[in-house]
Amino acid sequence: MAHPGDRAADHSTGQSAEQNSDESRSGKHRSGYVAIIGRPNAGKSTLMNRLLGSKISITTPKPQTTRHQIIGIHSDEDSQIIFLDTPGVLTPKYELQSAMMRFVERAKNDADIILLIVDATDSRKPAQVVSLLESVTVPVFLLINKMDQADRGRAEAIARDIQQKLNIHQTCYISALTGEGLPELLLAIKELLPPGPPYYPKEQLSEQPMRFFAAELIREQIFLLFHEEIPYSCTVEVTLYEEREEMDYISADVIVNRKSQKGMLIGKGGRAIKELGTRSREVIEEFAGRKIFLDLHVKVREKWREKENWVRNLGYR
Ligand SMILES: Nc1nc2c(ncn2[C@@H]2O[C@H](COP(=O)(O)OP(=O)(O)OP(=O)(O)O)[C@@H](O)[C@H]2O)c(=O)[nH]1
Ligand SMILES: [Mg+2]
Repeated sequence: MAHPGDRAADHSTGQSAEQNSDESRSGKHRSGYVAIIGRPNAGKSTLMNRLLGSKISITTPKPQTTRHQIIGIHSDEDSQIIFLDTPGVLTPKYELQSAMMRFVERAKNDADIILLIVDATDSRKPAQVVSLLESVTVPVFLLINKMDQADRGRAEAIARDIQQKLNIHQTCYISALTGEGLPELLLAIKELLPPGPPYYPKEQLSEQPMRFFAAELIREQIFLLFHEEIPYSCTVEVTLYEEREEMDYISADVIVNRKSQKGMLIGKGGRAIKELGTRSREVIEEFAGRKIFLDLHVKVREKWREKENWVRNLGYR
């Protein structure tokens, strides 16, 4: 298991142990990595956002929304929890999905605590997630999610089934959407964290740069606006992010997997790309808290999802 310090040392702001508070010096401060792992669409990103009280990770009703490991930092006086949101566990069919599963594996190996999250309204058993977690030695919380919609009896049956297969530290019935059960979950996590200093400045919420969030927010809008294979065939590359006095200037490419998809993204008379641009600009403005000029282009990279060098170069590494 990697020590949290290993990663904090790479962190772009370079601030870590020297920022220790009185609590950490006196040995009372706690900190650690908490990986959120589950099937696609279980509610992992919704959970992290709700726990942080901020939208750090994109969420949509479609599975396979998250493709990276996204860090979300929860700090208070005497603790710092570094949540790792991850892509949903699946059997990879192409290189992009293999890269996604490497993020899950990395988060699992780095974690001090694992949150296994299950959608209680989903009738499919999370067999693959269970087998992924069979060998872990850190405490695993079982989170039975979507309790605002699920039947209690069925939710308890799901929990019993998983408890028979895995060593579960604690089971919590939650709703990531409404926040039900989350204050209790946070307390239980804090109690289990190892003693340690804050690794990030206490006011910091994440570590990716603005251009990453801009690309993610555009990808979120693609998931919401387009259907069938399009969301799964696209990625977004921010080629320029310039902070200007009156507004930030962003130039971004939407990259498609096949030539025939370019037309679908652009739409009749450019209507689809215009709509995508407007919606993306609005959500990026909300996230950044400032005015944005967004210049969007569509580019074809034939079969990029299947090619390791493209997948890596487009940021999935
Ligand atoms: N009713 C209900 N819906 C939820 C809850 N949590 C998440 N959702 C919904 O479930 C869908 C998927 O949520 P995400 O947070 O994107 O799920 P995820 O596990 O991150 O999905 P991937 O990134 O695709 O693996 C969204 O439409 C959420 O609004 C919940 O507690 N109750
Ligand atoms: Mg997600």
